[in-house]
Amino acid sequence: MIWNEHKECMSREELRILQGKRLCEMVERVYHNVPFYRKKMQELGLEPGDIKGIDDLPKLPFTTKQDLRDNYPYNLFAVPMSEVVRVHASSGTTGRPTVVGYTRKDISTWSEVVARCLISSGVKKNDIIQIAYGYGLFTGGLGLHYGSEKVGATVIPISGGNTKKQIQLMKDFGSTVLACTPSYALYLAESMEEMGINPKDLKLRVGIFGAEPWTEEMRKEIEKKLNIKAIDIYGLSEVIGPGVSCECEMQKGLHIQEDHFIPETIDPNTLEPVSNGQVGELVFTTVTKEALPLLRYRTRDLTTLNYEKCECGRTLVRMEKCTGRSDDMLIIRGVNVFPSQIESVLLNMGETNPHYLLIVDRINNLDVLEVWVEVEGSFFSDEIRKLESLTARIKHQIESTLGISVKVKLVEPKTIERTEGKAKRVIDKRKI
Ligand code: DLL
Repeated sequence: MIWNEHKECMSREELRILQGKRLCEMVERVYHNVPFYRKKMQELGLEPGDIKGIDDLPKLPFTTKQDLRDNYPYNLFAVPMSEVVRVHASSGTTGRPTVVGYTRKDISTWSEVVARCLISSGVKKNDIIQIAYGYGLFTGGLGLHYGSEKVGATVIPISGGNTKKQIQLMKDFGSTVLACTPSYALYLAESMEEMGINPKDLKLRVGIFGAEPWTEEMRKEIEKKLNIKAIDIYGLSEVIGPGVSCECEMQKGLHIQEDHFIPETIDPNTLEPVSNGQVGELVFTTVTKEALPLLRYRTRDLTTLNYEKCECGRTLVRMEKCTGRSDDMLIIRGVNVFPSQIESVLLNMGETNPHYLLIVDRINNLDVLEVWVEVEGSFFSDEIRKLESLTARIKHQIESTLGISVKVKLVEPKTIERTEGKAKRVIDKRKI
């Protein structure tokens, strides 16, 4: 089934005309309403009238996460706050979150794109969707929630965590669709085994998994263990949240909602477009968003674009599963973590050396983060109590900055390998 056949299956030519028209309107709006964009365009000698269609897109300036941070919290908004009906936020490098805003129309656009994603994954009105993405500032919970309601499915807004209860309700309420991160899906599968519940006795048939990278191997494992079809959904708060793209039932790439978000793939070093079919950094220009329109936003996610028509009938371009990034952001239990956040905590504490190592692993399908920190050798001859107290303080500081639990291990000076070039700060043992 297709939710919006007109938009999802239009000819490429028609789509390009629509994108061009929307792009021109958007550029006009941001030029007049957002001083930041006006300044950037002026620096390039550009006026709105210079953008006449989709072919002029590469003339526009890029936007980065740093730009959002520099304009914290609302300075990139293109409408007065009285028009903003919701804000969400995701973590950033300095502890300052990236704040995003939505007008009533933006919420409606978001529901529309998520509805398209759900329908393309095979979800129907009579499905019961258990939403185990976090509700709150994170866009996962509420994004899936509004899209599911738009489809007319029954929503169980359980949010993340509380694993035993998730499984109990899945059984009692007859959930047919599970929406959560892929790693949590595997954890749920394993917990079911422990609870003596056979997934075959549940009604679950589809999983809407995203918010973190996962591989084909992981998909196979989830599909086998939970006896479902596992669908990949992608998105980022800055662009709208979940629903920027999603796989259809063919599971051969994620269709991008191109009438709203125009993708490009660039070489992260030269910033030039990569040729068709080559891996590049994904860049999005939003053309319908009102509160936070973005010009050529650099996602840092690496992927390839495929413009061939899909067997499902949709003409929307497909992006390959994202498995890499062009920066050092890690996604741990669905939370975006930059090594520099931990570095600032350690440096601010004053008692530790700026030598640290992050060891990320997946144990029993749950991501765990261990932080090794070098402390002065003299510390180790001190009382155990002092060591324990420092460990606890570091742990507390890091946890309150990142919002996820960590294990802290103090190590003696020179334990962590030194390199001549870039320091190796992260060992990621997860096979993703
Ligand atoms: O993770 C939005 C989302 C919620 C997507 C629920 C899907 C499902 P942020 O917290 O802003 O937003 O994180 C965005 O997460 O730039 C990618 O690096 C990564 N990411 C999101 N979906 C996928 C995916 C949400 N399907 C960042 N595959 C993005 C790989 C993903 N990475």
